[in-house]
Amino acid sequence: MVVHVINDVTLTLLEGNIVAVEADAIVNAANAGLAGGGGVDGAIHRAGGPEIMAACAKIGGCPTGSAVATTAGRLHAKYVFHAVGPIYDGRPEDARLLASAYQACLDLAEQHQIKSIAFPSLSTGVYGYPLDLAAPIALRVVIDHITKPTSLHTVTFVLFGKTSFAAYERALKTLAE
Ligand code: AR6
Repeated sequence: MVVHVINDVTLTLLEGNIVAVEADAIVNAANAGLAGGGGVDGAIHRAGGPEIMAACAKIGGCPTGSAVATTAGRLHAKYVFHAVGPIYDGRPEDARLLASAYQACLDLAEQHQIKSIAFPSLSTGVYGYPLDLAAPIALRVVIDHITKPTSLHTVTFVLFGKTSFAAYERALKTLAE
């Protein structure tokens, strides 16, 4: 685990499974149809129960680069923020959309005045975004956000496996220098 404090906000990198984490909002790596799937999405719907999918179906969809809030069902959270990152194909647009998906979650956090949020590494599984490119984008958006006044006290990146954790650790070291 790596803990870094910026402006009284604790930024933590944690290796683990996001459904085991307690936070006001847990972020899902969703698709634009909010249709469910594998990876984080599958784990969140399995652990949270059918209430979450019912809420997603009501909303209907979410454009790439944005996010929507639903109930967290049985998860140890008040909300799930479903964020849609880009499918990586090497265009400059990808970085903008990835940053925008994180920013959309941070904007929802302010709207709901929540204190803690847990992110997975958006787009770096099925969507193919290289970890070493995605990690600095994710961290930069969060660090810029918590440098300004915020309702958040805790931001946690929950990283699945050693490779993912190491990529974020390297990126944080570079950005925090
Ligand atoms: N906790 C934390 N991180 C996880 C977990 C978990 N339980 N499971 C996987 N990861 P992905 P994407 C990591 O594929 O790339 C779905 O089908 C994983 O190792 O979940 O944004 C959706 O429905 C990777 O580093 O999301 C979409 O269709 C990261 O989480 C599509 O996949 C993201 O992997 C979204 O793809």
